[in-house]
Amino acid sequence: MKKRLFSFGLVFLMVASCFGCSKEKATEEVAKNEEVEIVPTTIEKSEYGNPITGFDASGKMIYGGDPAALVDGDTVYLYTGHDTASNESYKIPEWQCYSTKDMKNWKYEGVVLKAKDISWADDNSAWAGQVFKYNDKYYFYTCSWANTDEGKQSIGVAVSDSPLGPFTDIGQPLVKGSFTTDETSTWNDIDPTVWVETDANGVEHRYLAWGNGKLYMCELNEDMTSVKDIDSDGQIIFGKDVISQKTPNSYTEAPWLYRRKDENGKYYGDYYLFYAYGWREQLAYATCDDLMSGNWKFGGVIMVPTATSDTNHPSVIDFNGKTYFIYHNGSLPKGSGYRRVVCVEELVFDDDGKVPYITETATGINGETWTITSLNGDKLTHIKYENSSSDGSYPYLGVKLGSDFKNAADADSLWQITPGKADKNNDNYVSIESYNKPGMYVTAAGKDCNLSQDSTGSASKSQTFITIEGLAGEGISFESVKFKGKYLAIVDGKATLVDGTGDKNDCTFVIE
Ligand code: FUB
Repeated sequence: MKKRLFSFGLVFLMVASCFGCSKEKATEEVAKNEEVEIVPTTIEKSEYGNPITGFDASGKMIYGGDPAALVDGDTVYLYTGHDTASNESYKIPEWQCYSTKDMKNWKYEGVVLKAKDISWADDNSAWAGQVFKYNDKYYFYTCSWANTDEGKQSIGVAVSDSPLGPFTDIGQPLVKGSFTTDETSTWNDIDPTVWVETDANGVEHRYLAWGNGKLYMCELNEDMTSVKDIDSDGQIIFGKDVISQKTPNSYTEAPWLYRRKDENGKYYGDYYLFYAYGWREQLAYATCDDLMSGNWKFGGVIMVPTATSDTNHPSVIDFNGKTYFIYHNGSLPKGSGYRRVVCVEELVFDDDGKVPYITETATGINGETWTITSLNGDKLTHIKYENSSSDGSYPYLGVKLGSDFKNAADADSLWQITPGKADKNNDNYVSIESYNKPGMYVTAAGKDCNLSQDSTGSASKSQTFITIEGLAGEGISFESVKFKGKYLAIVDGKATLVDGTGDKNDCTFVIE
């Protein structure tokens, strides 16, 4: 443990000189102030919260959204597009994969398919997809801007013997954008999701659903790479073999089909359609008892827009006896709807099969939260606010932080303390992330402290603090890495930075 001697008197002398106080006054202050030891110390940190992706094999930060999880034996494979845009438009050249056996430790498995290796696809449009295992082969249903077909988004499929690829595209779109003639945009044909099930008569059905603004549904042949001629009239006809369904409430895109299983692994109850709702995208679900009927009954909104991304995208899986709800946000530095990362929460169905509201959290299923309360009894809290549906409200910067917000919920006072963003290997460095506004951190901003997203990727120092033994002689104090010699404090209900010469209980905290 490193010790550093710090004289409050010396600081007073320097400050007084700077502001033109008389030499006599400064000398007086030196005499009054005692010498205090600044002792960097290590506190417990949360190592396993959200996001669960955002790194490559060397640990370098990378982005990727549109999660699609596949359970294969004892492993969950998680596929994402690779977001590489530096501005606010999509640049997604490839799909990458992560894997886990315990939903805690995730391994980057690398790139499994590149858009440039799909002959008909634009090189930078590896949009949302889903990998499905069928008869020991892995089918990667994709969507991309088509180089042909008037440049419309189209649905593709690539095949592999391994969940880790390489996947080989079939050489043409599985469903061309121009095939769905009720189009309202050139990107109606995106976001494929697959469901395979044998009905009560022993007939297997292989369903493919997709769509932005529209919700399309068809069945696939046993080859999994062609649309089924449902009425066996020798041709695939839009409206008969591929159906444009009535969309559930405020359906935007990102459909994900799911059904619950009983303890014997048998499907039961309605089908669930999880989807992106409205704009900025919330997540919602609908149910029905027959996928081709399109008789969707709205279930409700289950997640509000995330604090950091305009889109969201659900993936729901059962693994080792639990159901997981996987989605994306922009919670890493410089994150946004164009630089996304994947998060996970547990989904526990209500007894009647309803999906309860799910909070986007910084901690996910394995992180830890703490409260941070000053020795004067002020609990570090951010002001309560709903994430806006208006793009203009983002990124959230300078959100009020303090202790005196009358309507704040308990969750607004919960924090995930993570390794410090400025240097994750420095044991004495921490960052303090909001539990219910992931990607929003306690930020030292000169005199004050606020809650902000690091929307430019340049806030790592202002969002990192050195933990030191409490200046009041107990507890913990947080020294700003950006403003050395300044400590996080709550004074008169407001989070601020102080130099430690005032009431030391303001800048000394109990963490529980
Ligand atoms: O990644 C591009 C598009 O953003 C996806 O296809 C949509 O679901 C949205 O997340």
